[in-house]
Amino acid sequence: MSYDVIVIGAGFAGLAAAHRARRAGLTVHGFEAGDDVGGTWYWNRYPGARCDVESVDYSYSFDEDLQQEWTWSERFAAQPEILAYLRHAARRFGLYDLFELATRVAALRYTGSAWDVTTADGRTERARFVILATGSLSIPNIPAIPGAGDFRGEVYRTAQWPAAPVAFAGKRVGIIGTGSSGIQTAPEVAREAAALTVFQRTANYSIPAVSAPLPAEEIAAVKAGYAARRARTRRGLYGSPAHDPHPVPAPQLTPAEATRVLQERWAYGGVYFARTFLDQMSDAATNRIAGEFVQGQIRRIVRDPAVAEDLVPADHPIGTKRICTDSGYFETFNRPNVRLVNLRRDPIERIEPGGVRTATGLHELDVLIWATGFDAFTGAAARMDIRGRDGVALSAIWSGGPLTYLGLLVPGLPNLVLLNGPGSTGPLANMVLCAEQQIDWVFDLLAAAGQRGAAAFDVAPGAAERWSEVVDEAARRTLFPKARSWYLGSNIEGKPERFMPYAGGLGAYVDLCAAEADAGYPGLTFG
Ligand code: NA7
Repeated sequence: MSYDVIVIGAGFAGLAAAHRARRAGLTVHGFEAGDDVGGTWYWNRYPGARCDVESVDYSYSFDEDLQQEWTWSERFAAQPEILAYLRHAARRFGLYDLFELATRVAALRYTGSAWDVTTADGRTERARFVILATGSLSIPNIPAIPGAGDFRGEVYRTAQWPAAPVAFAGKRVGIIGTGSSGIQTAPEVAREAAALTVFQRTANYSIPAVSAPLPAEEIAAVKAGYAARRARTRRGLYGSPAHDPHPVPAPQLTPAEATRVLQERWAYGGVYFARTFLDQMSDAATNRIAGEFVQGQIRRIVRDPAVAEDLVPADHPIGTKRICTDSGYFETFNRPNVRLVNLRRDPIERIEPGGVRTATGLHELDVLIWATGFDAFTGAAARMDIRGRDGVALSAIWSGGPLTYLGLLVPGLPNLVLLNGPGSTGPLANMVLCAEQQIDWVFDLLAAAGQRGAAAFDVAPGAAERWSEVVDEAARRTLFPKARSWYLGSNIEGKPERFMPYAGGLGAYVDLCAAEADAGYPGLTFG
């Protein structure tokens, strides 16, 4: 069949895009690889999974009735509640009717000003426009460790956790990876398992999530002022309105005052700690003070000084790898059934049928959990065979790293849009609001193309290269490039290293997108 729009992915961004397409009077069809909607929140069902942005902000703003009728139970909702919210939204707006679930897209071909979209089971649908809402963190990274397939026990991936509960009681469990996923999983597993071994390559900064039930009066106040809160969020640096950073650089405060400010943020909890001071992500001296504060907290919490030292991050400024939020992660290492293996000192040699062998010996396990991250930003698009104008493959266009205009459009792939793609703020801000803003921009563009009588739009020559310079320059003004992180693609072997998100803030990003539209799309061609 032929549609106006095909949306690939039914997470936060894809659901909102499909809804918007239908409201615009367009015919729309969606594909989703999972057997339900939810995207990230469908796949990442691991114990302890929780959002690090407050839920009253990490939620749809496009429908006033929805935001008034839904009440979040906690400050930082856990995965089941976010998935329930997305299912509710999908039912409420009739979006299940639009999406084919359990259907993976394998290939996209651009011919005659439209796209043929072919599924893994060989069916093809056609659409004038394609929206890739395939997620920034949707393709799990499974490192090529020798013997990985040999393990005889149970194997789980945090990023593809089974829907049925996993029982750990009486079992010896190992977790490889100490990013957000590993750090959130570990305390939950440790409570139940006979023994937990955490295999840590890089010690990570983590801040208590301090999630608590939301008091009724706070919910009422948020709902009464929602429009203003959302507007402020869209103008903000990171898409969270309520937490202005301290304006004075930490080195200009007395040590006691700096500690008081940091302590306050630590007690409030969450990812906002990364922005305690306005210049924390751009000034090495401020950043060092914030980092040393957290290092001190780790040494204070973890009773065994040797274990504490292994847990203290030493090789990157705080926040340059995405700061983690946890519920009792460092405290977990005070339990008698929990052991830390520092892979820098004691590297993994291979996986064996009975467990993980490191340089010092075999760690016998019944269960192995991979919490080893994602092929971020480009992974999902790169795994589809996408060929645009003149049959040119996306893999060729991106051979030197992702090339986009405004993080939304790829030169040579006309009429195709990425949501939260490389070159947009993506996970550096609130991804829900970023996607909503992008969707508004995209549908204005479709309308503008219609008004010009154009069958297709594409990126003008040189525009994507100029946007890459804007993205690079924004990154250079920060400390982010100082860490080898998934923001740069450093976690995937052979991936070109390039700082992928736009680090200039959501407000600036929204302005740049708006300026392009207001100027009549000088960075695009229409034909
Ligand atoms: P992350 O943050 O990419 O963490 C992955 C972890 O896995 C990290 O500690 C890695 O160590 C570790 N890793 C990766 N490969 C290996 C190998 N080969 N051996 C040992 N350890 C390894 O992914 P998450 O899923 O936790 O979080 C992703 C985002 O989701 C998060 O930032 C939030 O935005 C939500 P490394 O640091 O590379 O040394």
